Amino acid sequence: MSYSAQYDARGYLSGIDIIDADEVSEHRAQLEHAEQQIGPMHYLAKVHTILSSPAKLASHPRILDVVEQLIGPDILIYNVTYIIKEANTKSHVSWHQDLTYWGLDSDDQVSVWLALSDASESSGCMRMIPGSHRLGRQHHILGEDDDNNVLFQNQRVADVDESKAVAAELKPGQASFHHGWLLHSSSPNQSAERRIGLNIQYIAPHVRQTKVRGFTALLVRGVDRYRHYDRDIAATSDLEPAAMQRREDLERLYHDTAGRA
Ligand SMILES: O=C(O)CCC(=O)C(=O)O
Repeated sequence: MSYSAQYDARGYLSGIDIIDADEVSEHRAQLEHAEQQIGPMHYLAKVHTILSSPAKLASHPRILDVVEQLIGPDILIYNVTYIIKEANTKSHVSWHQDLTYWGLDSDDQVSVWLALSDASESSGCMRMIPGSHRLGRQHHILGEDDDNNVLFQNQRVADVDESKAVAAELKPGQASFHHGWLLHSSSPNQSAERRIGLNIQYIAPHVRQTKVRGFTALLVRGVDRYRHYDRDIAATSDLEPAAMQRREDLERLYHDTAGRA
């Protein structure tokens, strides 16, 4: 079955080989070097504008070849963020759909999760409900505060039939690709190793951001005939002060979209 047929049927693809073990070590070392310099990188928005490693990964031809089959030949990077669960911690992600609060006017969007460590059931890999993207937008409850939930608003879909959940386990260097209406979650990392994913969100250029003005994106393949977005600049060196300042401004804008109902 083609990638697009599998994706249409299940709402996600998993276990797609992207980079080899040496490349994983190199990219992970670059992340950990940045962490030593500026502190935790978990869930910072737009990291491809301050670090060359995620910029390179987010425009990796092997990833874009798959994304092209899912959303078409014209591709914008919307956001790039690391999602890191430290060893033996309670950090988790409640059942949710990505697109619920993002303010996009179309679901021509796909999220890639590239494993920079082992992502297994014990380290808290993603769990998917196959076919749930076909249900469209589901009601989310804005939960009481839970510092261990990675999601900004602790939002969750209640009454998910977890017996239907499938673990999307990934070896380092493999990726999953999921649809914005797919129900997914992840459990705490009960292993002795860090669980590190690079989450890359792509959209087709016609997709509009309806919540805020001045949102940015970066064309990585094809043509942007719509020009709905100001332009992100991919980092070619690391942690340049001007890029760091700009990223902080972009982070505020990102929170104004994904961080509120
Ligand atoms: O990294 C995780 O555990 C969850 C990731 C997620 O929810 C996403 O990529 O949309």
